[in-house]
Amino acid sequence: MTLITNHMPTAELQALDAAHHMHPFTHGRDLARKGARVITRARGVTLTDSDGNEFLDAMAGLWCVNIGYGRTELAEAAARQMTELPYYNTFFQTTHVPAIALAEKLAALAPYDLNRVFYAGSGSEANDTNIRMVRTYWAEKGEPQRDIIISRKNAYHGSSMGSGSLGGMAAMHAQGGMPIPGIHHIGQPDWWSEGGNMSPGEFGLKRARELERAIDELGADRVAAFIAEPIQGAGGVIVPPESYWPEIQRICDAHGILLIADEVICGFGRTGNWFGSQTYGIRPHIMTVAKGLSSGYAPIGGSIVCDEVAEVLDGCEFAHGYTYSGHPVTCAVALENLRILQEEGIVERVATETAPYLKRKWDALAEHPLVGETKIVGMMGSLALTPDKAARAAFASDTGTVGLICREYCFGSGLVMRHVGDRMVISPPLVISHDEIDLLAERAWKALDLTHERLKQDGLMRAAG
Ligand code: PXG
Repeated sequence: MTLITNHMPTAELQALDAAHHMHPFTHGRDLARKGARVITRARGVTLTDSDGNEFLDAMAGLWCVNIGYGRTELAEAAARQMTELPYYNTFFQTTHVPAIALAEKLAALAPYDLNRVFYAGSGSEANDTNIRMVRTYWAEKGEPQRDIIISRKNAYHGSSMGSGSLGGMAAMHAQGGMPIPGIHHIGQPDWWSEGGNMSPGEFGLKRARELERAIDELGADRVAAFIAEPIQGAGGVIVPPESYWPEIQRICDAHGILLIADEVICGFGRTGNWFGSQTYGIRPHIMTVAKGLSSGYAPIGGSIVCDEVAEVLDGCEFAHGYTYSGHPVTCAVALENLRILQEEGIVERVATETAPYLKRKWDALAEHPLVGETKIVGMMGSLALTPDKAARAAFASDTGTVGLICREYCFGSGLVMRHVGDRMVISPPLVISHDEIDLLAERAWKALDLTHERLKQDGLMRAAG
C-alpha cells in the first residue's frame, strides 16, 4: 500500500517540492527560495504542518471544507464505492446509482425549479459547461446570435480558458490569451473601494444598472446570460449593498436573459442558507456548484439547471461532457457530505448560532486602528485594511503589500486568514465552535496589532495620494 506520510525532514520535502511540483498562482522562484509550508494532517478546524505547528484554518482549505476535517464517514463512503464500482461513465446512455442519487438530492435541496444536474469535476469545468450550455440553449431556441455573457470585473469563476474569461481578474487576463470572445465585464458592487461619495444603496443601484446599460449597448438580442457570485469570494468577500441584487434580478427579468448564480463558494451553507441565492432572493436559471458540495474531500462540480433550460437542451445532443462527469466515488462522497450537513443541522446552526456569534466578534475588529470596514454574511467575512478610516483610503504601497504582511503575521499567530490585496478574508469550516471563534478573533487582533506596529516602523501607514 502506498502511504503518503510525513517521512522526511521538512527541508527535504521542500527541496523536492521546489524541484518537481509547480504550484497554482505562485511565483515559483520566490517559493523555492522560501520553501513551501508542508501540511501533514487536519482535524476539525485545525491544520498541522510538518514541524508540528498548529493553525486554526479560517479559510476551510480554499473555501471548501464546510463540514471540517477528519470525517471518516466520507472516507468510508469512498472506500465502499471504490469497492463496488470505482468508475463508470455517464456517456453513451448509461448511468449509475451514485450519480442518480446525488442528482435527486441536489434537485431536492436546490430552490425553485432547479431540478436537473450536469456534473463536472470542478467549479471551472462547471462554468465552462455553463458557457456552452447557455449559448446552446439560445441556439436551440432559434437565437444563435445571443452569445454574449456578461460578467463582472474582479469576479472569480475559475481558471480554465472559459471560466477564467468569465472571471474578471486582470492579472489572469494578462496571461495566455484570455478572455475568449463574447464575454463582457461590468463593474463590481464594491462600495468600500469604488463607492466614492455615494451611499451604499445608491452605489449598489448604480452598479446594477451597468448591466442594463451593457444590455442596451450590446443589443438585448445579443445577450445570452449574466453570471455572478451572490457574494464575491476570491475577489475579497465583497458583500453587495442591499439594493444590488433586486435590481439585477429586475433587469434580467425585464430583458429575458438567463441568470447564472455561481454558488461555488456561497453554496452548501456558507451564507447561512443552503445557497447564497436564497440569502439574496435571487432566482437563477443555473447554479454553479463545487467546493462545499463534497466539503473538498473529493473533486466535484456541477451545474444545477432549471426545468425550462433543461427541457430545451433535451431537444438536442449537447456535445459536451467530462470523463469524470458524475464520477461514482466523488458522487458517493458528496452524498455523504450532504447527509452530514443535513442530519447534523449544520446549516441551521450556522444561521441561528455560530454566524451571529462570529459576526459580533468580527465586527468588533472594526475597533482596530487598521480596520476600515468589516463585512460578514454567514461564514464568510472580510476586513478592509486602511491607513485612514474616515477617508476609506488605500495604502500608498503597492496593493497587497500590507495584506501580505498581515497574512504572514496570521500564520505566525496560528491562524490561516487569506489576503486579497489589502483585504483580509475568512471562510471557516461551518462546524467551528464558539471557543474556536474566540480564538480566531483573538489571533486576528494580534496579527493586526503586529501588522500595525510593523507598518509604523517601516513608514507604510501612508495613504495613496
Ligand atoms: N467559481 C467560484 C465562485 C470560485 O470561487 C471557482 C468557480 C472555480 O472552481 P475550481 O474548483 O475550478 O477551482 C471558484 C474557485 C482563492 C481561490 O484564492 C478561490 C478559488 C479557487 C482557488 C483559489 O480565493 N475559487
